[in-house]
Amino acid sequence: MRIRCPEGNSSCAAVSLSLNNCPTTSIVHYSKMSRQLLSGHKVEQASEEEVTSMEIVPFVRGMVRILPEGWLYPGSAPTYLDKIYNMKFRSDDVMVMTFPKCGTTWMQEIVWTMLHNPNLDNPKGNEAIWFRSQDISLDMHMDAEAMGGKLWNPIMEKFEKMCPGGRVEDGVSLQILEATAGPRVIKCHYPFSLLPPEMLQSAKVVYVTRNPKDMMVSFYWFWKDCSIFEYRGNFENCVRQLMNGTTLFTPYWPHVKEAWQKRHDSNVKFVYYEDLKADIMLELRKLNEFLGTRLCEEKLEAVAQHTSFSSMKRKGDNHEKDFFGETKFNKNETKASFYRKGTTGDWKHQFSPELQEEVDSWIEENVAGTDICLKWALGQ
Ligand code: PPS
Repeated sequence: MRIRCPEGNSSCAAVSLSLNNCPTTSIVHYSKMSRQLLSGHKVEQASEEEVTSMEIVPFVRGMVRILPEGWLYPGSAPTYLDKIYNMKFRSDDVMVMTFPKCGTTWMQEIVWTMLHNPNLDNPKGNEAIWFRSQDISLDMHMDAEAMGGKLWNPIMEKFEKMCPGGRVEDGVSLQILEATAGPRVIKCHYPFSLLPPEMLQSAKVVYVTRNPKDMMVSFYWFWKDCSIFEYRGNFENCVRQLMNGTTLFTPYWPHVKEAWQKRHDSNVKFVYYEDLKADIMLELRKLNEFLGTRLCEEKLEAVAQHTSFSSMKRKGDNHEKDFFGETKFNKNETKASFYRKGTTGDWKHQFSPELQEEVDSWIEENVAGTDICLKWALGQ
């Protein structure tokens, strides 16, 4: 649902990104406000034109750009970013950090299984991964105030049980995370520069990236399939927005480059989705060492099977229902949103030769002068 604002009006009626499909109207003010985050970043309200050009249902508080990089997030993000900057990470925390659609959910399940379910007999392993591994970048999507201080049901029940007296506006994910026993597996789409600098003195980070062309295809289909975004764009527009840094979560390159610079830190593991697909056992052995989980080959084999695409997809449909409850997460009910194809090279079925050339030039320009290892994605 989209409510148009009158011509020339500086404020606009909008809907909250409400997963129960019961949008609440509110007023977005596209005023030129700016403030500073604890991380030192500057926050600027994105203009109405920028928001409209994203072709998704607007957030109640509009969108903000976090400068200097220009990260584009929902208007609630600054409140949560300051809370996250003050967060105390624990020595047994493991964070799975990604630019969206690069293999987050897969890695969350791998890490959680290695830490909590190596014998595959932990009953909690049947819960949706999103309950077991909290996403610290989720709260900004909720526009909690506009939703009358309530979220949709399964997560609200979990929140009330785990955080009695907690306020939704203070961040449901953040508070559930605080109340979660370790070792915690934390999901995060924010880049390193927005997180506390001392985080790596205690927490470990597994950073996953992927061929940007496959990320783009995955991004597009997620938006198309996921009815809450009401995405009206076509594939080419989506790719251009991802390249130009004009859509939610962008820009892409600074996100990857910040992680690449930290890849030699003993608490950082930089992983490619393609390597996981090519030789999962090799990657699991490396993770075993990184996480200090000391699993034998047989257990690693079992983890590989348990977290394979077919296994996760089989359970995934139920997991989506468990997490999102009666909400209509997926308009096209024949397809699960998170477990689509799980392959490498799907972009070849989606890109025209012209678009491929454009994206390859974009990759080439952005890796030029760096030793970042993504040149293999050119023409691949
Ligand atoms: S999100 O929304 O950002 O958390 O999405 P994310 O999990 O990062 O990425 C979704 C893509 O990962 C694929 N996926 C997998 N691939 C291989 N094996 C397993 N087990 C697996 N689980 C999820 C998922 O299908 C999305 O990729 P596409 O290309 O769209 O299929």
